[in-house]
Amino acid sequence: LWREIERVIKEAPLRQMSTPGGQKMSVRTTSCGEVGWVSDRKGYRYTACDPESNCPWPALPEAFLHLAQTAATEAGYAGFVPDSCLINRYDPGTRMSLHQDKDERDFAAPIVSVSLGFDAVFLFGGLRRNDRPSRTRLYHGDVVVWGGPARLRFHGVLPIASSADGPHPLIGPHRFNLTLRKAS
Ligand code: MD3
Ligand code: FE
Repeated sequence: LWREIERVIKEAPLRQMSTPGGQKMSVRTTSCGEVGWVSDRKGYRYTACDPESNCPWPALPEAFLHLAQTAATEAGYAGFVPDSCLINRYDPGTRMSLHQDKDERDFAAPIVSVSLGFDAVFLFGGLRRNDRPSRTRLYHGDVVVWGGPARLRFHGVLPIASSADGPHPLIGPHRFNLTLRKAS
């Protein structure tokens, strides 16, 4: 997976997107697949081209597709065909505030997440923004399938702490999160 992540971020570098409100996100993102997730003053959406390069996003690596399909099938979502992978890089101190993933066309399809590097305290809320989130830790190597009633739950990540074990030898002093999605 790491070799493929390096390949993607060489072709489509990680960048800090702006929110529709004009704030720069602290997490650094890029995408691969048929479409990629984009945020700017105009809103959130999936595009066929990377707005930085005006070129198609890098292809979805076979290893990402295989992992996502194996995990989805095991969780009861056979036939999952992701067409996009969002790659998030968190440096220490970076967080992601509570949100729902609603920019995809088909909420019947799950989202498969893969956590790598530093671990994170994940906030798992309810279907309403004000529902009090539970906290669980996501560790290096965790793969989670978010489907069915979980698909539209609010979620977020507390500020990432540096690991007492030091940086992962491949991944460095970061947390990477892959989310495989059927976006269009
Ligand atoms: C629950 N990413 O990219 S991964 C995101 O750690 C996102 O980078 C977080 O939220 C991260 O949108 C959380 C776990 C996750 C991903 C997608 C979900 C949980 C989810 C979609 C619906 C419900
Ligand atoms: Fe999300």
